[in-house]
Amino acid sequence: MFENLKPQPADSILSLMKAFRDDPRTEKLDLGVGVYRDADGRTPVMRAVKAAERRLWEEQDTKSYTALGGDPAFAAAMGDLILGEGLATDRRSAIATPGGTGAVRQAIEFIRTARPEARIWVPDPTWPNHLSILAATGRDVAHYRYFDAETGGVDDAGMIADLSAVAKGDVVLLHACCHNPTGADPDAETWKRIAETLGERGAVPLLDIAYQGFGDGLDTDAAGVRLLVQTLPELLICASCSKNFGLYRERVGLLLTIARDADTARMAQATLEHLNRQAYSFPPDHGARLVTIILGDPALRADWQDELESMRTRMLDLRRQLAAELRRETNSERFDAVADHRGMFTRLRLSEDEIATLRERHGVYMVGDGRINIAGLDTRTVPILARAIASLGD
Ligand code: PLP
Ligand code: TYF
Repeated sequence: MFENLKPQPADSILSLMKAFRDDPRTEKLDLGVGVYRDADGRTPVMRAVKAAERRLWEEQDTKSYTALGGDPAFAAAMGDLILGEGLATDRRSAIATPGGTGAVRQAIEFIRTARPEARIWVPDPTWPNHLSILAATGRDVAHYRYFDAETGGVDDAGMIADLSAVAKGDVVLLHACCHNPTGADPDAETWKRIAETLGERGAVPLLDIAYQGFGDGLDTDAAGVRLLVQTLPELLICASCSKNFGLYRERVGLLLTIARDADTARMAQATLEHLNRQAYSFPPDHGARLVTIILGDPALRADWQDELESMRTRMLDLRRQLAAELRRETNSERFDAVADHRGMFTRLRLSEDEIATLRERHGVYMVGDGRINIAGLDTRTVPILARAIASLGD
C-alpha cells in the first residue's frame, strides 16, 4: 500500500520557514510565516495566559473528557467576544476545534452535510490553506475579485460585481479582518454593500476571523461579522485564538454557526457535535480553557487586552514607518498602501524576480506573492528593508 504514496504539494509558507532556518547568513530577515514577534524577535507566552495556566494547574481536578462540542463556556465566551454580548444568542451553535484551521475544515464538512452542491466562493487571493482544504474535500470552488494590485486596496467594484452573480445558496468565504495575504480590508461602506448583495442573492457567508484585535481593535475588527449577523439569516464563522491569545501550538479554535431561528440552531448544534465525533471525538481543551478563564476574569481580561493592544500598535507603528521609509527611499508612492493595510500582513508590489533578488542578495525572506509579516520587522530593520527594495531598480 505505502508504495502508492506520492509527494504532496508543500505549504509555500511553511517551506519558507525551513529555507530561512537553513540560510547560514547572520544578517537575514524572516518576514514569512504569520507568527507575532516582539521587538526582540520573540513570541512570548502572553501574561494573562501564564496567569491562567498557573490558576488552571492549581485548580483543575480532572482531565476527564469534556463534551463533543468542547466546554460550552468556551463557546459562550468566544461567541460574545466575536459578536458582542446579546447578539443572536438564541441562533448560535458552536463547537471547539483544533485551531482556526480545524474550524475551517469543520465548516466545509458542515456545508458538505447540509448542501453538498453549494459552490464556495473565495477571495482572489486567499490563505493557501483554504484552497488546500477545499481541494481535499472536493468542493466546487470559484474565485471572486478582491485585491486591486494597482492601488493596493480592495477592488470594491470587482468584488461586488462578482458577488452579485453568485447563485442562491452558494457560500461566500470572507476574511473578517486583516486579510491574509494582502492586508487590504473592506471599509464600513463596502461591508454594507457585501451584506446587501449576499442578502439579495440568498448566499451564505463563511467568515474567517483569525486576527481579531490585530487590526483596529477587538470590536472594530468584528464589525463586518456583526453587521452580517444582524442582516442575514444563516452564517458560518471560523475563529482562531492562535494569534490574539498567542496560543498557536495549543490549537484553539471555534466554529460558530448562526441559524435562522432557535429550533434550527439546535439541529445545527447536533450536526456540529456529530462532525467533531467523526473527526476526533473531543476537541482539545487546555488552550480553550485558558481563553475561557481569561475572558471570564475582569483583571485577566483587562491585562490580556492591554497586551494585545500593545502588539497591535507595535505592528501599526512599524507599518507606518515602513510606508514612510519606502516613500523616501524609492521617491515614489508605489508602496503607500502599506500604511492603509491592517493586521500582520502587507502585500508589497514586487515581481517574482524582485522577491528572489531580495532573498539572494539581502537575505530577506517573504512569501512568493510579496506578502510580508510586519511583526518580523523592528525599528532597526525597517530602513534596511526599504533600502534593499529601493536598490532593486539599480
Ligand atoms: N485563517 C487564516 C486566514 C489564517 O491566516 C490562519 C492562520 O493563522 C488561520 C485561519 C488558522 O490558524 P490556526 O489553525 O493556527 O488557528
Ligand atoms: O498565513 C500564515 O502565515 C499563518 C500561519 O499551513 C500558517 O496563517 C501558515 C500555514 C499553515 C498554517 C498556519
